[in-house]
Amino acid sequence: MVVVAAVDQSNRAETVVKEAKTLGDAFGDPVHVVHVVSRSRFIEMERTEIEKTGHAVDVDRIREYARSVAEEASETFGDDIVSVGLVGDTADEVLAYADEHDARYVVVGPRKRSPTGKVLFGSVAQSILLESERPVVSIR
Ligand code: D5M
Repeated sequence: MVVVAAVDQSNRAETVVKEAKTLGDAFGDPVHVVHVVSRSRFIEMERTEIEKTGHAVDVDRIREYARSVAEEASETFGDDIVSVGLVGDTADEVLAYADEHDARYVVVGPRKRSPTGKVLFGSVAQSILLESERPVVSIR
């Protein structure tokens, strides 16, 4: 089994990885840190790239960029953490990855937001919590 840490680019990412590492160490499981470039972000990046170079963006490059975001969040926690970059619907990608890798836990760190904020901007953590077949650990 593995412990999956889902990270965005906020300053909560390190706390999420830290908790995942604590759980991973306790159970003897490796930690996989996952960052997803969402569909909307991908379209934005594609538009910028086309404007700049005239070419469509290479999905592998975006995946590698997502992996580097995951890696940055886990830098201070040693070399044995696996960094994973994905592209697609954020919650769906995290959940599919967790299923494929038989995750013991999925760790998330939701932003504090009003109910209206959640309706307007969506909540990745909430979607993961509601749809996951795996136990989800939500840290503050
Ligand atoms: O939830 C924020 C949490 O959701 C964050 O701590 C991890 C997860 N999340 C958000 N965006 C991503 C991406 N792009 N990849 C992986 N995991 C992510 P929220 O309820 O949205 O504040």
